[in-house]
Amino acid sequence: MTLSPDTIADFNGQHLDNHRRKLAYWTDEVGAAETIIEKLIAFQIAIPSWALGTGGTRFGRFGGGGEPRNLDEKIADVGLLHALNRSSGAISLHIPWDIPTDPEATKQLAAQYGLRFDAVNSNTFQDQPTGQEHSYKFGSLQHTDAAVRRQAIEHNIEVIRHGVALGSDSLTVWLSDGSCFPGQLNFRKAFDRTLDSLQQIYAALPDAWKMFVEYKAFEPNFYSMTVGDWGSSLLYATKLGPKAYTLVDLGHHLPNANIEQIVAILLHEGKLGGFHFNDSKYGDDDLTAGSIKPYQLFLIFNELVDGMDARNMNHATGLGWMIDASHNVKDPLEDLLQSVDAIQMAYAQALLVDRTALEEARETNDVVRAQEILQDAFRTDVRPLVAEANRRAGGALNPLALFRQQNVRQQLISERGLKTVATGL
Ligand code: PSV
Ligand code: MN
Ligand code: MN
Repeated sequence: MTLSPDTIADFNGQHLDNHRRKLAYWTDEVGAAETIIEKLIAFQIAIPSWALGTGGTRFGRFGGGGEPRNLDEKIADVGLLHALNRSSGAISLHIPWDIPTDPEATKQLAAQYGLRFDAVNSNTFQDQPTGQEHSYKFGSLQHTDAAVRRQAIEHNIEVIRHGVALGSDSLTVWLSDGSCFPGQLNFRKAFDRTLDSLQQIYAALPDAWKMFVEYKAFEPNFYSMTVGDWGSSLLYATKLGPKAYTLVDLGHHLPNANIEQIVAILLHEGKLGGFHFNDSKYGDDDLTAGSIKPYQLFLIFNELVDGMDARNMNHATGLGWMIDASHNVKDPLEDLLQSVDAIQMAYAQALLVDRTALEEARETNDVVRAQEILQDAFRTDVRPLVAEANRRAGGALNPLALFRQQNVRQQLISERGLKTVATGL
């Protein structure tokens, strides 16, 4: 199914008067409104190919129907999201969950929807049912057996090749390597072996490519993770070289970690590569961005805007912006629309912060004023700005409402059937 520009224009027409009333405050009274709208239009968030179906939990999965059955249908789903909000103009693939057998055709299909390929992700955290000689039960790039490490290195190089064929320009390496019990692993050897393996992958990166080293505090290993925090990720990335960066997945920290401070320091050091947006109450919950801790999301964007401006980085292209989500009880597409919307709002609010006043307050140790400046931006309703950016870019004033009005899920179910299984976690 596709959503035609006419359908979107009709929908917007129905809501235009109401929208204009809300926007009037911004256009009449806020000088920065136009700049914020333009920045929002440019800002694109990549959708992960593994988040288009119901993930479930390890206790069960309750499929919602109409889920994409292959890569083409996943691209079509991201195309739908992008048609609705014009802010999901990229897809991030996980290999081998999604292997493009005819990359040229896949690239063309994506281009028809206005999509490009963001970071490609390797997978050495599972054994594949076919064509895999060695098991990753005790790790991949850290493994004690050089043959296992070689297999994992070659897989990553293979993923780079797929990425090159699709026009991607980055590789995300997330490792589940670590240990489950004290004594199981020699930490120093695991670090050295992982570094050596990453170096071999790094050597295969094309010139303009980046490598993102994603860290995670725990799970599936519950005693130690070999890339367990931003410190170790930064260490690997620094030792690897200028093309290697740290990737921050918001759900990969120990409880109450100050993620915005981590982001500020990584960015300041020129070593922040990209994001996996999601939200969590407990661990790697992969819930909708902004659904649990919206203030944290805003504070992260506040550091991003500040740090990127300090380094003269283009907000839209300077870092890899990706969602990493899993769905248990919601329609995956609706959830992704909510996530993109929450990210756009946090970004818009961060753009509102009066940075000169904030710095003044900081320099004079006016704690209350500094706090108020941030809270003031966070408490501002920026929804009209986000709606206007979506509309001007050709999307819907309210993507979620249009999704429901058009019965998109019902249509997908009639096209694809009720019992579909999307690949991936
Ligand atoms: C691991 O928890 C992770 O965040 C990594 O990014 C993986 O690629 C993804 O989730 C798999 O779902
Ligand atoms: Mn992730
Ligand atoms: Mn995760």
